[in-house]
Amino acid sequence: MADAIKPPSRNEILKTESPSLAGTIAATLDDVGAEKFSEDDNQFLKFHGIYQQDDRDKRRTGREYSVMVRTRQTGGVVPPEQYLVYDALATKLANGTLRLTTRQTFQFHGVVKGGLRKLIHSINESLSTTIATCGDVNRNVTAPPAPVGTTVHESLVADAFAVTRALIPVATSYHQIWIDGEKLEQDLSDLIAAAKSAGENPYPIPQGNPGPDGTVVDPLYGKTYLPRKFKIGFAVPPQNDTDIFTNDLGFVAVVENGALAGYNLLAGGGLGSTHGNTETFPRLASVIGFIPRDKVVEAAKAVLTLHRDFGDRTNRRHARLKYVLEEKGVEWFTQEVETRLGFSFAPARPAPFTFQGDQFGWHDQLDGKKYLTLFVETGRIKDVPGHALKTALREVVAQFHPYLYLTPSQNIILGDIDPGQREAVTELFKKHGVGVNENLSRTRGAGMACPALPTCGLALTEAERVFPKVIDEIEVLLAETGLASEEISVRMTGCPNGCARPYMGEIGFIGRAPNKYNLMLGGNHTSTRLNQVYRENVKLEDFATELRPVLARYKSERLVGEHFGDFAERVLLRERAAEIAVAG
Ligand code: SRM
Ligand code: SF4
Repeated sequence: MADAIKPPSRNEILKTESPSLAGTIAATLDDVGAEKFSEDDNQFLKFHGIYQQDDRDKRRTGREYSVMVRTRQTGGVVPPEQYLVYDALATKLANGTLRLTTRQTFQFHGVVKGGLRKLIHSINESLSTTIATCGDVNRNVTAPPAPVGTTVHESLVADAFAVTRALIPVATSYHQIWIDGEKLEQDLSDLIAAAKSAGENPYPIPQGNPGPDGTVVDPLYGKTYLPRKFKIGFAVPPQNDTDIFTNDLGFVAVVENGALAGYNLLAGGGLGSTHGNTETFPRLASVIGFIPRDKVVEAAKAVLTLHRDFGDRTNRRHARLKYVLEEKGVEWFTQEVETRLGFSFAPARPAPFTFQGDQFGWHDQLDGKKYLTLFVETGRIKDVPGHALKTALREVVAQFHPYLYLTPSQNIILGDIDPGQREAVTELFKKHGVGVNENLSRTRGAGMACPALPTCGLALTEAERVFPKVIDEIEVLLAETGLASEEISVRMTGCPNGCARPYMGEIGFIGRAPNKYNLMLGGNHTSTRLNQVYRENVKLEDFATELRPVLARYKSERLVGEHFGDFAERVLLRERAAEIAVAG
């Protein structure tokens, strides 16, 4: 076995030596002269939901350190009072923006060390947490966000919360460092009191029992946690808004006689890869079988502990569950999970997907209320001249108290709005220059880009900052070719890690080097197929030249009803494969 001959990775040694995950974080926080955390503490910080970063635009003149903090929002659910706390925290203690993520959470960027305790304490006080939103543990659990009000949806969201709670690690050090004894910001205390009035924190953090040596070891994760991150999603066909096949573990709702009968369990999805390293690759999850609804938490624990026990602890680039499935096979995996569960899977039941992304604009809930799905370009909530989205959202939430639901496509839903308030909400957005999606092209609405530069330490090139302009150009091309009303999903990342799930886009741009991207084609509109490389190392200024003929051919050669990604797969990628074969 690989583990027997290769040494464990540095992260494994760190976890073994300090299973409390405390490192020297508290001491560095107390040391006002320390400008940054140590490299080892960086690894521990991730388990607390924190990444140390530096502003990469400023590297020429030295390093300017700050941190990124990620919250937990199962299924993207955000009570209005909590949103108002986050809005204030972003202004007071971060860079003034809130970033909606592709896994339905918020990220605060640009948090300085001196404000970190207050920020995390306040997030916990407002009934959320940052625990385990990063690190070798179960991350934020995704679920369809639209508050449609069906019993199926409500049951599914309840299951997503149950799974979340069952997999939150014991974290004594989290309490000690961030929660105990910190004084509240005086000017936030009213907002926090309002958030607390909403009830219990849905993310209780277990304290655990110390062993004979005084150490608390997590009963589920053990001393060394997982070999790598672990991601769970839920989906309700026919909409695949959570990109369910990209998760380590997916639960696809099976609805029978109008009720949630159970789930088809999928396992072994994941997208991250490294350019030039064939040991790493994106993989779609395999369909394992059906489980009844009441087994969902047990099933999640069984798959998670299988990853714990069989994932590669010697090589972090090869440590995700997808490689266990790929190398040991679906049959082995199924038997191993069944042994852990003590029962067998039933065959997966039919549950097809027919579409993927968000449905923008106003919609009806079953209880007579309305919800509004609002486009947020690249997920960044901020104020810019003529488009004060952050202010608009704050005022709408303060005045109308909608529940908020973050979507896995970096957008936001405002739910539970009285029909009589619809016009007033629309007007308040308009007052701040925010349209309610009237002039949004379908292709822009379906786009996603990761943060990349200047915050992400792994970025090879730009994504979020250039993406609106890339979409501007694609819109022009679509208009030129008579395709303006088409929806083509376009996704861009600054490196091959896949944070905006670019491998699922009908068009994907994956950063390779400064201003160079692999142009990927052939994902489908249900997000159930990986795309493939069409051209390598395309410069930003050459995108239009590459895409113009491709779109023109789509317009003239497509079959009736054929989506762009399907055309690309049927025609363009085959031609490309033939060209490569001829070239030898
Ligand atoms: Fe990601 C690392 C941002 C979703 C695969 N991701 C990072 C870091 C933390 C960079 C780092 O390690 O230093 C990025 C922080 C950038 C910044 O400045 O904020 C980052 N990932 C994001 C977000 C914010 C992208 C976004 O546009 O919203 C998403 C946060 C999700 C959340 O709320 O939890 C985000 N990351 C994803 C996804 C998509 C998903 O989960 O649905 C993926 C691909 C799916 C998967 O996991 O396979 C993804 N992120 C990665 C990887 C590659 C992991 C691998 O298996 O190789 C890394 C690098 C790593 O872990 O070493 C990474
Ligand atoms: Fe950073 Fe790469 Fe993820 Fe983009 S895809 S946020 S560049 S790690």
